[in-house]
Amino acid sequence: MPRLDPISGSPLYQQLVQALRAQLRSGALKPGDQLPSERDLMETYHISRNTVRQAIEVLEHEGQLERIHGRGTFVGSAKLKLGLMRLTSFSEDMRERGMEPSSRLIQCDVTTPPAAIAEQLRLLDGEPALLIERLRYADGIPMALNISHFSQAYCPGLAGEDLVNQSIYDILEKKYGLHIARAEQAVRSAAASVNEAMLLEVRYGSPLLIIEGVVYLDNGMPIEHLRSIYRADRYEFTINPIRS
Ligand code: 16G
Repeated sequence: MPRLDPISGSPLYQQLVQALRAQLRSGALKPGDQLPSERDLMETYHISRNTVRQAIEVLEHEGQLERIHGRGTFVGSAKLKLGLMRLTSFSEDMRERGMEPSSRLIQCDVTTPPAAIAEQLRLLDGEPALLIERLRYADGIPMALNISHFSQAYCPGLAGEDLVNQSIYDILEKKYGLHIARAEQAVRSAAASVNEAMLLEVRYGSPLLIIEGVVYLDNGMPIEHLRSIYRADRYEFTINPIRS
């Protein structure tokens, strides 16, 4: 078992969080597995009970671990709950949960989108849009694929920005001064294609959740047509309906 490094800059509980995350990622700890006892973890990593508790609390807060009274701590279903009533960026969603967002840019092309998308973006006849496809990670774990067409009229030069390390909504709001106001979206299920399975690191045919829709600026104009593809084993969408 790896020892934690007491003289590294990072607090011991954070190092234990990273060590446990690595085991969750590699499948050494699987959903439903019981976590070793506090005492076992203290002995394995030569750390105090407090440090163990702090680390478990972090992972519990993220939904990765669940403490069941009188039975112990178990690996949770690890589904990230995403509210559908707020229009947030992927980066915001992950940071709110204490995770670090990152991206792999798969494509960034100026193209003429399919007619249905061109119409929803209210493009002129033959007007191209900027197609950006990114694989999105949280703490290095692939979570989602964002495939979006952006209307270039409002963000000329977006293709030249650093789309790997920056949030696109941040760029749109801070650099272009745009006000993203609302979206119209639908959720559906799908089975992973060969390509989606490879990128999202799931088996071919695994369940996916897809959100598709259009994002509008406060002036009423559409800025983005989006297709966000989520691993169904990592996401759960929540809604809070009101009876009227
Ligand atoms: C969210 C959006 C996606 C947008 C991305 C921007 C939904 C379903 N998806 O994932 O359309 O492109 O955020 O994220 O709303 P970023 O600002 O971190 O690049």
